[in-house]
Amino acid sequence: MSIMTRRGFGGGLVAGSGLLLAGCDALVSAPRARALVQGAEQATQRWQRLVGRDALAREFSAADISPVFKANGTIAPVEPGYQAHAAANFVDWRVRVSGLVERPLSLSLAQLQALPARSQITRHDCVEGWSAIGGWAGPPLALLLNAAGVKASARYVVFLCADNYGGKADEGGLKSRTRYYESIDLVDAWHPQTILALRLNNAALDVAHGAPVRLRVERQLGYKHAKYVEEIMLVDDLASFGSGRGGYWPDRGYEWYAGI
Ligand SMILES: Nc1nc2c(c(=O)[nH]1)N[C@H]1C(S)=C(S)[C@@H](COP(=O)(O)O)O[C@H]1N2
Ligand SMILES: [Mo]
Repeated sequence: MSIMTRRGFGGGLVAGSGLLLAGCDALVSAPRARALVQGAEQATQRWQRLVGRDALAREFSAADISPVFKANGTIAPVEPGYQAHAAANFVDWRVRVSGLVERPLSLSLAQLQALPARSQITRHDCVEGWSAIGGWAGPPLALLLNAAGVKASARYVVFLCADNYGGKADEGGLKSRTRYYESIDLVDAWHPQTILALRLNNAALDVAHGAPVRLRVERQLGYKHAKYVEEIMLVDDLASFGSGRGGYWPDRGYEWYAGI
């Protein structure tokens, strides 16, 4: 792991202030019973918190990186708006930080790229039973939260994605598709390995893996790692999103806290 400070951060993220600166190859099977009882979910979360709020997920060396990192879920968003951004190499992509914050932000990709980035080589575990080791890099979420100023009433961070999932476009199922979203609590939000990844294995994120920006929340399972992030919303309650369970897959029965 390493923290590299990128040159050329010109400030201006928050109305010109410098607030942001102040502030399977190795196919490891990770089978998870889909219907884990809630007690077990809470036990995992409690155990992780006992071990340490900032305990790090294991990090690997470059030699461990999987030759192929499988892409899963949405791998090519069909939404016209997204496709226009992709065609323009995401120059106009913005990530908003909204909700219970003192200073809502709207950050361009260039601004995100100019922030200090964290690099980490970690293992991604999908509930479907595959894993892959990849090297991710991007600004810690904490930097953005500091810049925005999280209000005391905030309890969760919700990630709203550009893709709709479920149903098949060719079956006229577009209506049954719902916006992919995920959420984490503030402990994971401030965790040092929680980053907005802009790069995978030393290259800009490709569309399949969530271009131009996706969440990495390394102590949790794959479905928590929201791709195509366009809005990061601080909230005190998850009830108003989807079916109210805090994520696309949690709404369909998966654990909300998907601790590994
Ligand atoms: N926006 C969005 N994020 C998503 C998904 C998705 O379908 N849409 N799938 C999730 C699942 S189940 C997994 S395992 C990982 C896959 O990430 P990858 O495609 O980079 O392997 O993304 C997660 N994040
Ligand atoms: Mo997954």
